[in-house]
Amino acid sequence: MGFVEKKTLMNQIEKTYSRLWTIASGKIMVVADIHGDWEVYARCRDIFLTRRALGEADILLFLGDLIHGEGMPYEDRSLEIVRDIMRLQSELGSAVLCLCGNHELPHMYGFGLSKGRRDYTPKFEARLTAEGDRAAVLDFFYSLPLFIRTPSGVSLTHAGAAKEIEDLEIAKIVFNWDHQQRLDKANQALAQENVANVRRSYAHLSGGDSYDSLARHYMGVTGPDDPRYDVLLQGMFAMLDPQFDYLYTTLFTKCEKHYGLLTYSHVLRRLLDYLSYDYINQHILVAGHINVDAGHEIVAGQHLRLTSNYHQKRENGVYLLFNTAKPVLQASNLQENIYPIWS
Ligand SMILES: [Mn+2]
Repeated sequence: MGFVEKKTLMNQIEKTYSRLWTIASGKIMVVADIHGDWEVYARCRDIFLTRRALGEADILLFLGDLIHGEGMPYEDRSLEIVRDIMRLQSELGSAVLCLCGNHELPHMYGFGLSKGRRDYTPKFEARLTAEGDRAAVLDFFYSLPLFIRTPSGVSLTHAGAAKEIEDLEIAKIVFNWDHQQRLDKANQALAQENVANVRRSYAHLSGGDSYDSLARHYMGVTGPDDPRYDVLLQGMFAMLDPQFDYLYTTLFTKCEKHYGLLTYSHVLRRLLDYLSYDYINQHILVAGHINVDAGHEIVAGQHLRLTSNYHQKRENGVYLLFNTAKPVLQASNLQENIYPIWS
């Protein structure tokens, strides 16, 4: 790659706010939740590299939730996927981007995440401890944006619009979210406490296992001498900050499935307004997070939901490829830009 070409590529990304980035030009290939499935990941990566060589795609963008296997039939290779994306970023710079998903979040703050009887964090944390690349992986997670907007009027995020983002001031708090500042504040609050008592309360609230066993199991800590020993308490204090809800619901929102379609359509339009602040009007929100059997669906006319890896219907996985120079007014206009991953 020539110097001039690389420089142009770097200039496509503007970090307007720390967590709301603008992709100013180029063709973006969008891949939704991978959840540790190496075959889906490698297939999408290779499709991108082929299309890039042909001049058909400039940027590969993952919508978050790279990690945490969803069980059979595939092996969970979350850490290999994260490492490979970090390698690609060091080689190709901002041609490879990723949004933050709700499954990355527990590792960044220190809390367990489970669905039914499945605990998501233990395996990934155990590997970070055993293989020694926690700092690099967490730095990568902390670097991820929450929203991306484009001159076509298409914005992208992990989950969708959240009702708790009630006005532009709250939206700006999320657009400027500073993980380090929140973690420092949580650790300062924890330092004011009798930590042994807080550990006991934490264990009690968690149902009776000792703090020691919880920290080892969920967060891969090695024992009381581990400098990360109180990471679960850090996570608890971070979540006690009322503003943490803004981040949490941004990444966990169940959209119309939680609010109902009428309310969601209002919440969605409001978020698109905030994303348009000081910029070209944003008309469409593209997100993953909720699995769709058919690979994609349109919600409230302006939300395009994509599924790239849904293990029950893996063959239906799709990606989106669109040109940021072409204005889009309705989500249905993007349907011609959706491609099967397996064909
Ligand atoms: Mn998700």
